[in-house]
Amino acid sequence: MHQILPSLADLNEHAKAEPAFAQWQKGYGPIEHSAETQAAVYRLAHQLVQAGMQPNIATVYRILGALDKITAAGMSLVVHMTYANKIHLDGSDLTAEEFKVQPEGHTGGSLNMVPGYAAYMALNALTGETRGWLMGQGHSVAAVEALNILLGNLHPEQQEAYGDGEEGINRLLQDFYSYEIAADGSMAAPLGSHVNPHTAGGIIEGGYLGFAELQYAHMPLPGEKLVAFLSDGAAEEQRGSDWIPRWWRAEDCGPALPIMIANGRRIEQRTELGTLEGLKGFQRHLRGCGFDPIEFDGRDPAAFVCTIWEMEQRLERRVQEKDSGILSYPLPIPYGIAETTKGFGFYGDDENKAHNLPLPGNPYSDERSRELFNTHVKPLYVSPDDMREALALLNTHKAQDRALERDNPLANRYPKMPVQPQLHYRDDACSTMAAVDRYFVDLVAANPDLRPRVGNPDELASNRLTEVLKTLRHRVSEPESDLEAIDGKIITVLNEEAVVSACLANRSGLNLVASYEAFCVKMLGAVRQNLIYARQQKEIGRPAGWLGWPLIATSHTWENGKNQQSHQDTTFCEALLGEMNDVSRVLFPADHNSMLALLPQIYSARGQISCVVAAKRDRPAYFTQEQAE
Ligand SMILES: Cc1ncc(C[n+]2csc(CCOP(=O)(O)OP(=O)(O)O)c2C)c(N)n1
Repeated sequence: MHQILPSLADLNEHAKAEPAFAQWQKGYGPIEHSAETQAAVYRLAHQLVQAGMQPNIATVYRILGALDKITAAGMSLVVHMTYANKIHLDGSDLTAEEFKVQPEGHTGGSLNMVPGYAAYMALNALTGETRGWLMGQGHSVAAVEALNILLGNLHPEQQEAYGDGEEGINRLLQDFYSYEIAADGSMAAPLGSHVNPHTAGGIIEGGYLGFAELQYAHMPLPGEKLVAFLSDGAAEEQRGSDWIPRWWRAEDCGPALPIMIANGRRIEQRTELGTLEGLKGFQRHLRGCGFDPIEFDGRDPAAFVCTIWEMEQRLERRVQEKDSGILSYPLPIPYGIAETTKGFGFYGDDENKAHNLPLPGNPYSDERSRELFNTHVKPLYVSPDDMREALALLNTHKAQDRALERDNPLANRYPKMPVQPQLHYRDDACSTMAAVDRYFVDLVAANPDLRPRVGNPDELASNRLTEVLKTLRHRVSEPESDLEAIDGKIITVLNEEAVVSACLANRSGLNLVASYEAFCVKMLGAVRQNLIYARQQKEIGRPAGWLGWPLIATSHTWENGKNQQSHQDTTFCEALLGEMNDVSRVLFPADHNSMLALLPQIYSARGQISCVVAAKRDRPAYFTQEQAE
């Protein structure tokens, strides 16, 4: 027998004594529970009871049984969202005309996300704690929307549109990928192709693959937990997500829990993780980067629950060991790898076609595809009575006095307005950047409760931010000089997407990014994803609350510095001029004083990034304080 976990024979004995365990053991539809997951569930149940989070182990098993049913119903809803205009809550077959003329969906990835997101909800119910979530593969939003609707975790506009049972679900099916535009030019439906501000609890769009991987570790504050669903396609082909152990510190970060949906495929190809060798190689790579990989059955929602719980326990223990001097930074960051096949749970999984439309044809016009649809949704069917029972077990927010997942703390950032430092205007020739240097150091000192982050692609001293560097220091695990510290606030790496992401993610703090003009272009995609989201939040009346900050482009075209044209590129500021000016300003301060006068406005704005094009070499003092202000 395994030292910690019970054997299958012991589990079967346990099932005789605990009918709720025996019931759960049977699984539901395509969901089966491996011996390993059964053992993990046994352990979880006992731990939750011992921790006083659940009254008895039978309740835990019942909640996990409900989780199986919600997962099956969620998978069924996802495939309906792709193919159908109607759902039959009595489980009867759909007829030809009830299917969409033009089906559309990222069905495979969405199916894979259902067990993960459902498990996230169930773990919150089991532990009485509402965590935050994000999803790198934002195209898989159908999973989240489907489960939010089943579980009633909705913003008011979605509640109104989709919240009234069968009618509401049918409206959801018809709205999904309808692209309908209202008379005023806005989107007609409170639903999008990716995660968007209508998506309850959503914090990042995930349309541009790779940014969630760079941002998740910088998001939670101590006391908050974030479950970050990531995809194998994005993680294995884009660097940066593997540096997380370098940045994570318990002193100023909450647990960030990466869960990779290893479904083995992107759109047109297998991923490396789709092969055993690739999977082992990825785990070796993760270990080399300081992660603690945990492989589990990504087809089983209970395995997600147990793994996320285990990751939290492990990280907590590592922090305790660090506090008692046994370990030092970087701590091994638990990393869940959910092994599955793309599109698991429905016809056509593990094929490239599963990415969008797994059926061979359109069920609206193709009889065989219609038959396949009706046959393959049958095992996912959950009767209304069973659904009611399952929902009662999972919707425990009131009894546990906790927020809906819609209102998790990461989704509702609204840091206090910062205390402004004294402004030191000058009348001598000096660098425009000297204004930022002194102001930011003073701003951070005046606001110790706002977590500072500086995004630095290795150029701070050159960009004349020397006081920022001395005071806030590079974050490293083994400091080499006084300019480096374990608790440094500067995220330095020669990857512009990664450094700007540290600041885009630090939504409850004070941020600063400076880079040579040409390299800001590499940040453009990440910045635009954030601006689009902030703009949509404003449009729907729930504006973003994060404090504004400057992204400073130095060595610019007009300054013509020592690196000449190589480091010049007006693309970044021109592109941001094309964005709405309530979320993006573009500023060209001519000297130290005009830069200084801008900074209090920049940092008092909410949901707005300012592109500041600034010379770094000394400039005459063109403007007095009065003129600058
Ligand atoms: C930066 C970027 N490049 C390309 C795409 C187009 N694209 C959308 S989904 C996808 C494949 C996704 O595969 P994976 O990341 O493994 O997610 P899965 O759907 O398999 O969960 C691609 C390449 C994108 N969204 N973002």
